[in-house]
Amino acid sequence: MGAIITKPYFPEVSNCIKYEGQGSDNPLAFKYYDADRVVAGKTMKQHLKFAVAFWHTMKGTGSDPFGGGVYDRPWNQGATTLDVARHTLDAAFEFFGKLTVPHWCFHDRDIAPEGSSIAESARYLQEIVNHADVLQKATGCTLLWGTANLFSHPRYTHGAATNPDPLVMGHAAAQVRQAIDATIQLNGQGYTFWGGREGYTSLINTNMKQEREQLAAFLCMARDYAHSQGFKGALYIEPKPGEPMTHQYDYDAATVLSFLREFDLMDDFRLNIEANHSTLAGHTFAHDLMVAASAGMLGSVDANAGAILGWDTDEYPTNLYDNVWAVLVVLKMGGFTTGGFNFDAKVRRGSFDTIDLFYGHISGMDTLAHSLLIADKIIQDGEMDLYLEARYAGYKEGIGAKILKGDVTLVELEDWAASQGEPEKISARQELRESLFNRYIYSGVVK
Ligand code: XLS
Ligand code: CA
Ligand code: CA
Repeated sequence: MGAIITKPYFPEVSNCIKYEGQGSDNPLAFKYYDADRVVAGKTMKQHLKFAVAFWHTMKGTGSDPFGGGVYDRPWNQGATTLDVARHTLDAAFEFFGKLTVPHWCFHDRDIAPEGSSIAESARYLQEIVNHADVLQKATGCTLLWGTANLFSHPRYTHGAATNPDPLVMGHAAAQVRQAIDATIQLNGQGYTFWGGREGYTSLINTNMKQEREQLAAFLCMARDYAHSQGFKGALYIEPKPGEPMTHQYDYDAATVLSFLREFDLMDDFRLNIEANHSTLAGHTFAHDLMVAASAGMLGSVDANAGAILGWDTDEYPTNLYDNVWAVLVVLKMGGFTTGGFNFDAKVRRGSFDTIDLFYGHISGMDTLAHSLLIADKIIQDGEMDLYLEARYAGYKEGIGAKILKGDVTLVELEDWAASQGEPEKISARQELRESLFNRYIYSGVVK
């Protein structure tokens, strides 16, 4: 993949980032991510399907709840807002090419400015999407998923689809309709719904039943539109428990699954699980991934990490332990189809330089590539699976198998228990399992 560069926005990186192996001390080289290396029948590139998040990487300013923007970005200039948008897109594709990521993700308002009317916003977006189309074709970097920002504009203060005012839902409909068209034009593999402000700040002024019904109705309209336009990609819901709202209706993976079941949407949506949102919900990343994958509903992953601050800090994933679990879940479900690992992550406020964007992504890509090698080793060795099989062997045959088939009554089960006496006490060997897991992580099995 060659970057087409009209003007180098990242002159500090003159070539594409290359794999140099674990021995390399070049900070601008991959130590583990070797795109064409085959692991478990596919290349690393095919397994991991990395994407860069346009909003953090190109539009991030370093602002936080205590202060405004601090970065000077060279692409942030131009005579008009559309010029700035074009330059930002050029810079983005230069970055994607140099980083060698195969995919990107965007919100409508990241890539194009909002106009003074629905029609003007649509024109702006169309112009920028045409430009993105050219850049995609020239570089080979394609869209993992698109989405609409239904949370930044003041009109969305009380929610978009869940807003008490149908006119606000109407504006959201316009954005989603246009963003779906943009996703289709750019051959996006998916389209994501993150319910930015779809929740409440207080129950005192909220009709929860009504708001959840509005959200379901909106999702149905969006699904019907996407299908009517021949969209073949996946539609994702991304859970997040709160922030900015006190409570969000897509709280976590289990809540979203129950919402989809309640409104008969299970066939049309999959889940996009973000690490930092899982931990904000009080779960581990692995927990939410497993809840989604166990229901056959894991579609894509927003790779990042949280901190102890208690808000969505969107850091780059650097923790091997959590990410080995993430890749294990993905490998065990047979890998991604439409999804991938999207770096919904940003540099810290104090990391001012554009080169920090490379360091962050290289670190995240290496963490996930290393995790892939370890997860593959765990699966190849088979020890973990054998242990789990042995632990639940009682349900494989005999009375256990009959229970699962629904062939045993409660009374029959009681009679059987009475004939057997007390169950044996069997250790779950958690500490042993933990130390074996660490052996995979630390043993250096990965060359
Ligand atoms: C915000 C979300 C958002 C979604 C896309 O917390 O992570 O960025 O991924 O709207
Ligand atoms: Ca996200
Ligand atoms: Ca986030």
